[in-house]
Amino acid sequence: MIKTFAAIALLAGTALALNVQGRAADDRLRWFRDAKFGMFIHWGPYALLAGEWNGNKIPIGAEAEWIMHRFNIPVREYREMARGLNPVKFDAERWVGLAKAAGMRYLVITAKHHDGFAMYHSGVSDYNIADWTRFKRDPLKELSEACRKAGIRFGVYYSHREDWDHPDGFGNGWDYPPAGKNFERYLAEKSLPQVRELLTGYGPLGLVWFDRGMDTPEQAGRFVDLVRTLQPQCLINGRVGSYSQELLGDYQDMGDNGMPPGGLDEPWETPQTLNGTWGYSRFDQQWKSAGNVIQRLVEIVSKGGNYLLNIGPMADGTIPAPSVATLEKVGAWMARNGESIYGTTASPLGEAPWGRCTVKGQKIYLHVFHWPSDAVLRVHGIANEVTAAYPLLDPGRKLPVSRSEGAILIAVPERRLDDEDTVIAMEIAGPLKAERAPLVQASDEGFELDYLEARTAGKAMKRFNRDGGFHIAKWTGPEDTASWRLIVGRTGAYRVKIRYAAPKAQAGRTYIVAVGPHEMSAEVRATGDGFQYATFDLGTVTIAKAGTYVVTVRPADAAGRELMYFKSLTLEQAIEPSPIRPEPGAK
Ligand code: H79
Repeated sequence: MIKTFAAIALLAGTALALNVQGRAADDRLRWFRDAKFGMFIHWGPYALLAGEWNGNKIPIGAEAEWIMHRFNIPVREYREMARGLNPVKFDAERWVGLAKAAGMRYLVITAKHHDGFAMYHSGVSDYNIADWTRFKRDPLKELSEACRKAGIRFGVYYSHREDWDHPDGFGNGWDYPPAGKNFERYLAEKSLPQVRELLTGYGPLGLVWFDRGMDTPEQAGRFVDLVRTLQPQCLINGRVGSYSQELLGDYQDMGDNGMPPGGLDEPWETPQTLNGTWGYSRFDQQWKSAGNVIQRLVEIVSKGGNYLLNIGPMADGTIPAPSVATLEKVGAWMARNGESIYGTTASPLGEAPWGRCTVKGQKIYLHVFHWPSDAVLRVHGIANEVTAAYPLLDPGRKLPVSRSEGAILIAVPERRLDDEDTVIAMEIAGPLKAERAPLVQASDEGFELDYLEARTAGKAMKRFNRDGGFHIAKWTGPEDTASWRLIVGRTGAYRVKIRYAAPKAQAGRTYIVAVGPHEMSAEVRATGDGFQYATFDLGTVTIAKAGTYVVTVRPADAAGRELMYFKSLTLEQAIEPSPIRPEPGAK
């Protein structure tokens, strides 16, 4: 009896803690969700080499900040090279001014990249810009102050696992054979103490951006605890923990330069570069155009994410001129159209042939990348009545709206108003009602219903993990569903297969797959540690009548734990063995 009571109290306590944590996380994330656009800065001694070491060049499109690793530069030689860093042209207010002019709301700079060199005045190791070079200043201090003045959130990148300089850090096998390493010593001597310095010496941080994950959840947890203890409001990015485990930070990061195939139901960010490298390379002049950057920003925001866009300043502190020019052009667009970016949410409408959408309450922003040649914009998937439509740049100009076969038709001006993306604002009556889940048509084999096309309800969420890609997770009870609508033309038997990942702890729960009125139930089976997806055969279902059917996957009953990491469901036309007919002319 006492035992039962204790167990209940413990469970209640856990639920409470989770709730409180959930609310605290929401609170921390508020500015981040609204900000959408941030400046990433990769700056370190590698900028001095600018992509070349002893005549060896980093290929165009590859990472110039990896030069020490790529050419196995001995620590002694790289350290000597780093002595020459002297960024006399560095001007924190100018850098922050550029971020501000571009419309960026946060800034993240490499406090220490994988090469181990600190770009701030560290007391932990003298291998830092203020002690190691003749440049006796602390660029991070200056940047943090400039950011505060400009109203931009200041964040630091810290490579917490990789360190090619420290004998016990991860990654340098050419000076320090891996067998002799004591990784715990690196964490205790350098990595954790430097993160502590950053959290205590630079005022309130917007976020700490970790990279490359950590080997054990326990080790990653120490970094999370450190941030939470010293700065409870500071965000932690998704790469703090192991890539094959559940998210430990506050939001997910895509892979470098990654773009999700569709919208996600959780906060996320993608780090991307303006050319093909993060650190400066004098060879890589393959710059993205301002138009490309604007359309990427819109695409990311329409899918609910943030765009962390990188510049790689030169060793003397100059930002490459093409980067400056591009960011200024993007900023000019943002000054005119920022209302359609900041504080918006993902669009349930997906990708339109003419562009993308962002949403702010009852305002839908239609971002037109490809101007319609007949001056009619066709918008699918919104059930609401439209009360007004106008170009964001010319709100007094009301555009005629009509409806035809479910599509909203907006008569737009003959010519676009902005080159790369003209925004048409559309106001709707009542809260946004997306039309029903899109219809899925059969291929020759049957139906492939993947997580991306599903309509999620309740707590079911489309999520990302760096290890396994994308899936639906977070569902715990029968009201948490994923569903699709099918047009069934060919009647008969269909074989149903489901693909998901489930670690041991999730095994044993029952779930229901409903195909119209036919329900089948099965037990979740463990597929291994991490995100190892496997396919299971659920048997056949017979559809006797052609028509539209709703397919739903859901937990059979409520429980405290997640059902599974769902990838896809297939309905394969089951082939009936056909009677053997003799070939013409056969004996
Ligand atoms: O800081 C930037 C990158 O340096 C960092 N993440 C972004 C934000 C990053 N860390 N690891 N990776 C990227 C994976 C990159 C691996 C590669 Fe290589 C570096 C591919 C080519 C160079 C190592 C060396 C693997 C192949 C050659």
